[in-house]
Amino acid sequence: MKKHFNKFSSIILSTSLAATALTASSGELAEVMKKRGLSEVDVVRAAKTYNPSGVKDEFVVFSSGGQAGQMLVYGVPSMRLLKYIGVFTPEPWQGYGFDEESKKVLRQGNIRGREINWGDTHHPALSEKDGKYDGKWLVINDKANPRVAVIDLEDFETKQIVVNPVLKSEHGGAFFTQNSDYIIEASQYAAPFDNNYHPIEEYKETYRGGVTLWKFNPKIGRIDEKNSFTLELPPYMQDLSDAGKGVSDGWGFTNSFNSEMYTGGIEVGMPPFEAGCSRNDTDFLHVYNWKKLAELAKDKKNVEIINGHKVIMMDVAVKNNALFLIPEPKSPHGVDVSPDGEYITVCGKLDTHASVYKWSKIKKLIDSKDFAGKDPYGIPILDMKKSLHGQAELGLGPLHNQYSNVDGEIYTSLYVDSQIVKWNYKTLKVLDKVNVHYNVGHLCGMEGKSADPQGKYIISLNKLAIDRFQNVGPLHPQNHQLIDISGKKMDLLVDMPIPLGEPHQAVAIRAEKLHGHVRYPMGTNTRTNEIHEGKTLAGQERIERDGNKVKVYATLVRSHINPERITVNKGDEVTMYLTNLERAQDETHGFTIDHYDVHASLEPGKTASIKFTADIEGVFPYYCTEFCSALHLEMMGYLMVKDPNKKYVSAQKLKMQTMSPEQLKAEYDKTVATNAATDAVIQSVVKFLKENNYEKHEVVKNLVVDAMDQYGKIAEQKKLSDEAVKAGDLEKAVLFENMIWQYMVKTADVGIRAKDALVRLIATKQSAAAAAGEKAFGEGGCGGCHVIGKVSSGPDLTGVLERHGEDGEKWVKDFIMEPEKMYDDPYVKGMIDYFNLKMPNQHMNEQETKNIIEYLKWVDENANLF
Ligand code: CUK
Ligand code: CUA
Repeated sequence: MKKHFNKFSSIILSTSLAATALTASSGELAEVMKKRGLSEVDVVRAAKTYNPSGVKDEFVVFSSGGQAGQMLVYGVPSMRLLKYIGVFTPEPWQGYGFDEESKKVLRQGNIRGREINWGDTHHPALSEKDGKYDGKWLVINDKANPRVAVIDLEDFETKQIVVNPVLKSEHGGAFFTQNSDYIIEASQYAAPFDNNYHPIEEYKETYRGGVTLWKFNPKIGRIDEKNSFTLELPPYMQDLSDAGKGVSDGWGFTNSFNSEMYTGGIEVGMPPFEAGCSRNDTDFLHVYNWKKLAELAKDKKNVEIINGHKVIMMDVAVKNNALFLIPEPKSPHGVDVSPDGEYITVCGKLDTHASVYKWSKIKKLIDSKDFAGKDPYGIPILDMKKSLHGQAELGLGPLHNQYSNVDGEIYTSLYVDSQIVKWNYKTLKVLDKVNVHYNVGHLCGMEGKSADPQGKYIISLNKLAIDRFQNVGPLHPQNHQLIDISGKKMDLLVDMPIPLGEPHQAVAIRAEKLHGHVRYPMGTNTRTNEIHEGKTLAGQERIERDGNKVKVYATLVRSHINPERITVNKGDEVTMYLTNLERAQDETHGFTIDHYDVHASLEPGKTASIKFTADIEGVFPYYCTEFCSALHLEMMGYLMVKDPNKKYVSAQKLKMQTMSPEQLKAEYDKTVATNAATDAVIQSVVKFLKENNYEKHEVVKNLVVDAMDQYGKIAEQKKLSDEAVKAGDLEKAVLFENMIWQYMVKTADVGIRAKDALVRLIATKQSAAAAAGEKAFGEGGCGGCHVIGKVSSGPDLTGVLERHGEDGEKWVKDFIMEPEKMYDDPYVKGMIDYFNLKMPNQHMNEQETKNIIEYLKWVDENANLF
């Protein structure tokens, strides 16, 4: 060991020297070990799980979040937490349940009209191709409110929730079939399929179990509810399930724990459920041919429609040789199909054994109709002994199984013994055991339930942590423990506390199989992957009003939200469409309005909307909730809600009442000067319009008519103002001048729109490249800072190609593609200081950049118009 240790420390020494020039010596390592009380074995374990900063994990784990109704994502071997995913429960960070698009997904999970905002997630599953994980889709079940959710692994967002129309409780889901054609979801506590009351005395007649086969479209990642169906099962309490694969593809397996059909009644002196449910020595493994059932479900005569959903009744399934039972030791829990599909291991829970069934034996009995009997519902029962490959005595409370890359090797959790046992399901020999802390439920191998298990690690998903972590009160975290299985003996490497619900099951996939997006195409509704109706590019920001409905089309880009002021009437129904114009990696902006319980997370390119009734009067700041740049705090605006039925006394008026005659005169002069300046802008626009014969263009002409309509109202106000001046009432005059200013602003607004429209009509024709460039400019978010013809949050780009000498085009191209390389250039530095903003890398490709330069050339050609 000493030798090994020396070699190990010299490796640490040489790699850290090479990488960071940080000096470490074996002496220092020894010192740290001594100080922290670490043994050599500890240090080796630490090294096996340590990821230096920037180094990524080999595997990614998707863990159920249990009663939190969410999922968590973490890396192996580092056990570093990467993300929560909101699934059945609102998740504010991601805006899940606080923006309109995600609310729609969450509300797909309403049951019988009731909003449900939590879930009890148990079993995540990854989509498969030929039984191997393809890294595309993730699904998970909700035990409490029978539902299944679909998560897209390109952005780790929940896209769909489906409610089971007939089951009232479920557990044996979600499990993909080997080519992701179907997702299995089996019931847990039997209940009537319809939504009516049925007395418990009629349990055997009216209560039912079932297994739903959700049709899945792996191309678009959505469950097709119409083409899904449920197989009716007896009211045995069905439990975990698994889909066959390889030789057993096309079949499904579901076990159960109450073949006694006991219904409890502790309050009337009956033995409790737990006693009555486990009286028999055996329960039933349900074996069904889902491929055949799917065919049957296509014909109306084979199904009953219950709650709008197709149900195949047991007798139809039996008649078509599609449903069988096999006895299994009482009250089993997990059922897990081997990577090749030939062996099906069922864990005992109340039995110390695991029972290994052999598919070829089962198939032979089915094909030759060699049955041992029938259950009370007429379902053929296969002989247990004839179906079994064998049994292995593992220890107390075996629950779940995972496979490794070694042929025949299987790992089983022992709940009562708090151990993981490694054994061989072919030879039925126990190979090794390791203690875990404490009371393990599921365990998670690396792709350990796929047709291609990777070995290397097992994670023990323990129910109790007891003394493992700092006491944080009576409610303890769960404990996930990473175990190295690459050697002959298992070696427990590290603990990870899970600060969420109880994550029953987790699934792991090789990280290289995941291909997450960095950004969205500009304006994407991420819950539908379509372009959002509210997509807004720079320059298109606007506020539209229709009666009491107000729509705000807003953009976000470092470091402003546009618009920055929104005034609405109390009672207005406000929808805000928010588009993040950024394309840079990780430049997310968040959005909230104080007091209004809304929040959106806007990743680059995303459009989301928030909707609320402006039912409380007042002034409400809104702001970006992600610290996105040095000017993040400045990224804000105001929502002002006024009551249309209230008379507001103007603060200006109040102020004027206390003014001396000299002060009043100054106020009047200031107001008149402001109006003159605004009028100058209007006149310059008018001049431009006239010089360019606006009246020849119908669209422009109409806008000018609208503008002049506003402008025409000014004369009247001016007359009143002048009269007030004559009468010596300057206070009144100021108020009339203010009114004039209001009309001027409206005129200018429409006038500028008219000018813009005219420019488009009379400018030289754009080449295809220039048009593509303008589009890239808009979609790329450039317009968030650069306004053509104006200095905005960034410099005016008119003439930019000439500003940088002969090589101007190259300069601009380099600056667009890799701005960060030029931050030290004195000119760029000057600009950064002036605007207090760095030109971000918007990840334009070569072609887009070329096109943008063509667009800028077109701008220069028409410079006189901007
Ligand atoms: S279950 Cu919890 S330990 Cu829901 Cu898969 Cu076994
Ligand atoms: Cu955007 Cu902070």
